[in-house]
Amino acid sequence: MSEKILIPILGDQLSIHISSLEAQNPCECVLLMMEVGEETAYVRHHKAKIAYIFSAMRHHAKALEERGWSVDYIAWSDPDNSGSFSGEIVRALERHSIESIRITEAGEWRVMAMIENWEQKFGIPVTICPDHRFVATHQDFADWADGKKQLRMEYFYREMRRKTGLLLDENGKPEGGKWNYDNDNRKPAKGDLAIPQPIRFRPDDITREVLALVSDTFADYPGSLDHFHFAVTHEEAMRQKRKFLDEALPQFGDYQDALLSGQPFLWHSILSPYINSGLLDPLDLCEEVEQRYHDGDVPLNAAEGFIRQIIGWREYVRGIYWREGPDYVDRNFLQAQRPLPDFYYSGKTDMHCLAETIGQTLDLAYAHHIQRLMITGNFALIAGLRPQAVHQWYLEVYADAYEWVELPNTLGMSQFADGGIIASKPYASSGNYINKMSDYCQHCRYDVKQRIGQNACPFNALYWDFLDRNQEKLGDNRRLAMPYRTWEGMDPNTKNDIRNQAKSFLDQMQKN
Ligand code: FAD
Ligand code: DLZ
Ligand code: SF4
Repeated sequence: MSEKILIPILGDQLSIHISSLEAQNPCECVLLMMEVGEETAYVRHHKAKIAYIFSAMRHHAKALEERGWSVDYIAWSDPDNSGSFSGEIVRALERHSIESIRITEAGEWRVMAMIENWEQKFGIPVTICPDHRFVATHQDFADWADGKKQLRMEYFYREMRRKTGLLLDENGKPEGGKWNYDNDNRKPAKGDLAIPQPIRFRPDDITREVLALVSDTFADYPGSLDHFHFAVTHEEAMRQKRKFLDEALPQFGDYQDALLSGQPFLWHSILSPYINSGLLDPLDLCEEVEQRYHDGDVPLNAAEGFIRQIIGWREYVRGIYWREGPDYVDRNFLQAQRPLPDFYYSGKTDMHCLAETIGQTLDLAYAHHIQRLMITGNFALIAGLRPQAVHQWYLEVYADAYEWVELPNTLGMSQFADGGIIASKPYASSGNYINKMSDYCQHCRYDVKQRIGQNACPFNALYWDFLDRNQEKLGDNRRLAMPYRTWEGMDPNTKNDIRNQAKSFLDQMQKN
């Protein structure tokens, strides 16, 4: 029997053309896919996230086999399942005659450290292939970042536009004359608009089996399986992509920052789980969006706004994650130490904006960007919750959450715990912003116009108290000059009332 190459395919490497398979002959390879306890246990993932990943893995194994690959699939219920990637490599080396291992680089430091140890551990060559599903290589990001004082996304994004040629005219200038149309993307939504809904995919036999397994095995993990709606195959993910392009993209730009009660999806794509696990290719998607613009089907602010999220923000946060290193996760610039309140896991709070966002998160393993940033993230920031606890929550509850993308968004962008590498100022706001962008406050028992008293919106006192208690660290930030001037202008009694209001709210929150 000739010796073969062992190619492990991880749960977020579900792309038919993943780099570890490039230029390989299926007759000479054994692909290994593993449902393992180590990956389900590093945080307590939302049940729907585990179900999505297992079902998508099982369907992907079939898709690979149909293309001629031989896949050794280790199911959760395999009686000899060792529970870890390395343990399964050991067993695979016993089952097959293997000369070397080939794998696409993993998406997080924890797993990369494991893989980098395999050559020594198993005594055979291990080739780690770069992940070609990103526009920027690690070297591209390093070259761009080196020597810069500030790593602002906007300038990196322009590099990515130049590299891909997306939305550039024949002279290499940005389409429409501007790089960024964010200022056109801030309309609040109204309930009477026809809002497109993502496809709710009907679970097939494989998914039903996985749902039963997850329901039995992970009963005490967060979230519900009752509303499981995800695509789990390449074809289904493509259908959701087309639905988004046809129905939601034209207004994606206008309502990108909107929030509305009872509307979890608005004009968002709901494609992140598929992009991150490999069912959809991000660059193909951007090219289709560009085509829709050239065909006159979508306005420029929508096409540019969407493409910016993918080749701008998504690529940028990945660059930051790998550049900042494995200890990025420990940063806590503002020294916030409060534990996460229980309502992050129950959704039971009188604050309607939080109840809506957390409620839909527990139901659907999904919330859109502004909910993550300006509702759950903003509250965590101004309430002084410990960034590591906040990070763990985000990594658990969203179906699209892998550390490389979740951590910089949470710890950096949302919690300012990296001291301003990603955000030029903390994304902190009072209830006023939430009231402007949503109808949440109209359905809330608190009064968004009040700062003090039993009925006052908690975001108001917490916002000023946040600025006050962090003045030493944030007082020099030029982008906060205006609110600090307002704070300075308040009379001492008002300031004290605000401090007391925030303190009593936080004390009460911790008691509950
Ligand atoms: P759309 O609004 O339709 O956007 C289109 C696509 O752009 C997304 O599918 C996604 O691939 C990409 N995108 C948009 N914003 C970002 C961003 N800031 N960073 C990276 N990609 C982006 N995104 C994740 O994919 N995984 C996470 O774990 C994650 N955690 C987050 C945590 C916090 C605190 C915040 C503020 C944001 C986080 N995001 C994360 C970014 C963003 O919220 C999600 O990508 C988006 O909500 C996914 O929904 P969608 O597909 O409908 O996005
Ligand atoms: C998130 C996740 C879960 C819950 N389970 C598995 C699994 O059983 N097997 C697997 O290959 N991948 C899983 N994943 C995704 C991995 O955690 C992810 O691929 C690594 O973190 C590398 O980024
Ligand atoms: Fe949220 Fe305050 Fe508005 Fe209530 S009043 S929904 S707590 S911002």
